[in-house]
Amino acid sequence: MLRFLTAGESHGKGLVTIIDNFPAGVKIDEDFINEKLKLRQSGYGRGARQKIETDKIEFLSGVRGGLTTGSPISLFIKNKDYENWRDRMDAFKPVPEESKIHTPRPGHADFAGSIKFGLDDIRNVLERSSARETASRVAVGAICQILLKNFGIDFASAVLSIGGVGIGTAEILADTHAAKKKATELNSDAFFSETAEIDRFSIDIFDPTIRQNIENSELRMPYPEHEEKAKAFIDKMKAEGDTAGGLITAQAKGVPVGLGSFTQWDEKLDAHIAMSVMSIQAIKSVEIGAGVKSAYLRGSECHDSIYYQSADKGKGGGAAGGFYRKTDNAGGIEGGMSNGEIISVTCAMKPIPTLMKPYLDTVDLNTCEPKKAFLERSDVCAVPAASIVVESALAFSICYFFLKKFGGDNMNEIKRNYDGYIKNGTEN
Ligand code: EPS
Repeated sequence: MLRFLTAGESHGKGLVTIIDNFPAGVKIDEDFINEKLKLRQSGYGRGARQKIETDKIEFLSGVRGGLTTGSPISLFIKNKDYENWRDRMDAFKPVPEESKIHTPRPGHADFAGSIKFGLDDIRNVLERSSARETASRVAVGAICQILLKNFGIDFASAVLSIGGVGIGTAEILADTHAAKKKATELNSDAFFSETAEIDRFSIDIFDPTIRQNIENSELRMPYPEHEEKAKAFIDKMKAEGDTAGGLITAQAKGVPVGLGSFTQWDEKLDAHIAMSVMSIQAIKSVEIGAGVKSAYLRGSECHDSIYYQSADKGKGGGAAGGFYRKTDNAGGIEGGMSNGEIISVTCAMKPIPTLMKPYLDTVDLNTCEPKKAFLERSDVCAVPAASIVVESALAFSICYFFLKKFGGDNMNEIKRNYDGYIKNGTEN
């Protein structure tokens, strides 16, 4: 069973990751991993921290001569900022009393984390709950993508909207007359005009032009006309000492039929993806395919009719062999299993809870007196960065089930299993 663990604090020495049960013989492309790490660091709305860090992967074990060995892979990503935090983050030096934080930020792990662990300094919670940890997850996802690329599985991700600006505002409330009316009322702010009518289900983020737009966009948005408005919204939030969330999609193409299973609740591919994605810092919803919209559709509109066109491949084929759908409301998953169509996940990221102005009320955990939540350097918007993390989480879940189905200790074995399934699918 493929698994990974991460360790490390935001301003500690760095992040450590262990990936276990990864097969031998996978050719590792360091540049690909570092490129994903760089993308995760970038994006309009990021704070000063990303100017300090230049995330680079260092393999401590499990890779030799450019190939995985089958042993646990351990990775290190250095925190350059540690040099500025040595005094406060040292493993043995006493923590200066005046540096301790007692006022939890609403929306962060501060409150429950401090009470749960009986800590008298919120920094002990915030350092680990920080989204810095997502650098590890991106490294894991990139390594999974490297393996899956060998089987024609491709990943893409995009930011659909920021603070409601962009694609996916109206349809969130479903594509009905009443919902559109409601969305129009909600979108009375000038920022939200014009874009509400675009349906996110009609965008193909694998389309080369759209993909190029996403790569060129500082916000990883598919349409340049949305980007300027979304940037203006981020600027407004920054000027007001506030933060912005957004809507993200990540998708996988070329996934063979039958990853995951209908036979047990915890074997379901969609359930696994939901956990991978929901566990990302600040993610508050996960939808597969049409997601919430499904609740507003009739059965006859919702389900994706099945068609067949003769093909060389059998029913376990490259994607689905000769079987295909004209719609993908299921988001490529039926009964907890991949069905050969594009697997699509859409999720909402809330605005980061660290604000630059004292808007939020809180209570001092020592004195129980009312206070304002503490202010600390942070990002105004990390949604573009999070889109890379969501793509990585999706890659991990798909890799987990891919290895479960075609598993083996080395690439040759996996290739044999995969080819056997794809070629012989129709006879099964
Ligand atoms: C984070 C706060 C900011 C972010 C950080 C997550 O860091 P700092 O407090 O050092 O300014 O930049 O994210 C990262 C360091 C990263 O690499 O993504 C938080 O409180 O969650």
